[in-house]
Amino acid sequence: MVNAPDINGLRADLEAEALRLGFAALGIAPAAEDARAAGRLADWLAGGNHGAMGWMADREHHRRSPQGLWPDARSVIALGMSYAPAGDPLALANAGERARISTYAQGADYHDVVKKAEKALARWLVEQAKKRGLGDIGVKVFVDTAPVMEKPLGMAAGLGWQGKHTNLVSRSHGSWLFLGAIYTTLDFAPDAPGRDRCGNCHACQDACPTQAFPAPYRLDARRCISYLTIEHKGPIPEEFRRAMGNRIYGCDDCLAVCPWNKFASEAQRLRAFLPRAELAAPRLAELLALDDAGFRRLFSGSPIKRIGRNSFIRNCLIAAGNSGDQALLAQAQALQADPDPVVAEAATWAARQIMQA
Ligand code: B12
Ligand code: SF4
Ligand code: SF4
Repeated sequence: MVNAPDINGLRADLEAEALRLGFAALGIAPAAEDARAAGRLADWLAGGNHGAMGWMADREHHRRSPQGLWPDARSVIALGMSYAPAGDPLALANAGERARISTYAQGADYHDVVKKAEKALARWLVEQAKKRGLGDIGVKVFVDTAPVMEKPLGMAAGLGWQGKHTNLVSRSHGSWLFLGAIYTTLDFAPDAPGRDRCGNCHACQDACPTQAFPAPYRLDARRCISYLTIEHKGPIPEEFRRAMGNRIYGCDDCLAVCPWNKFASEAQRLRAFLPRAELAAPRLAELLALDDAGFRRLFSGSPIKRIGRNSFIRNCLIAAGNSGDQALLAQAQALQADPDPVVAEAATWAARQIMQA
């Protein structure tokens, strides 16, 4: 005799399995459209805040709700994986000859790590649903790159809330969660949504070196150093070069000052996200010497490989210019002859800054 289907029991075991696979948080949200989140996405796009990330607007109809992407979806399993750093991510702010790589990119590529764990969890769920008399269910796994609103879904599933820096903040893990989502045809009971606990705090807004928040909870990506160093192609606009300091890939400043980080524990972080020794405090001189093959070798398995050598060297040259370090002048001058015009222009700027320092 088959027992009556027990979806609540499955939910409890799902959570245990997720923890076993390395996730630090799991919650369930409905797959139906949240009109407020969809409206905010539309406003954000209409304001041009996505800059040249045309892919954000291209599939808005899919992004605005899980059922917009997959009409059969009934529930969203929202997942968080911790990458809480051991030290202060802002410690190298004044170390001019060193480059700062944002915490999320110092270890293994989270796209690979989170997706692998999500696939294992989804496989487990399909098998268990069958075993427990819930039939053949559908699942789809997402992390980052699909048209999925991971932050509002994480909040709807109770993982935390979207802070004034717009990222999801967790009471237990601070700002240091990677997010992912599994859409499923299973109709789980949803969790209570997260509640905003920012209160009167505005530390993240004050910390932003480029004033990228026109208002709390709203980011103008075009001003954000993360966007400029990772997503933006072409020359970095002059007005942001000084403010970039020695940040060459992403930016942690608004995340790092959040008071909720004090509850985040390094022990929750997967080993895969431990900083690679050569990426924790790299010397600009070594990075500026990378050719295409050297770049690929150094960043194999890292999210940084996606921007390619030319954008990476462009970023390093801005940092070199900001360092004013005379020891970097010869390298900057040599890169003025680089075949890539964006690299050559950044090299000219850097050489000028160093000579004037
Ligand atoms: C596009 C994108 C970017 C862009 C734009 C960022 C942004 N804030 O939208 C850029 C390149 C700048 C970027 C940067 C970073 N990103 Co990013 N990015 C994404 C991506 C692909 C989509 C985000 C999105 O949908 N934006 C669109 C807008 C509409 O959504 P929104 O942020 O939710 O903004 C709305 C709310 O703030 C809301 N709102 C307005 N008022 C109010 C009021 C209240 C009370 C509330 C609750 C909400 C609210 O309306 C806004 C629109 O105005 C997601 C992955 C994914 N598929 O979701 C990762 C993601 C958000 N990024 C992530 C990370 C880690 C980063 C960086 C920290 C990386 C780094 N260290 O450099 C920075 C952080 C910069 C910042 N302060 O946001 C993580 C965040 C994890 C988390 N805990 O939240 C994600 C989820 C990737 C992942 N899978 O883990 N990113
Ligand atoms: S990531 Fe840096 S530049 Fe972007 S909003 Fe946060 S503090 Fe500002
Ligand atoms: S720094 Fe303050 S305002 Fe910003 S997300 Fe954290 S608690 Fe909210």
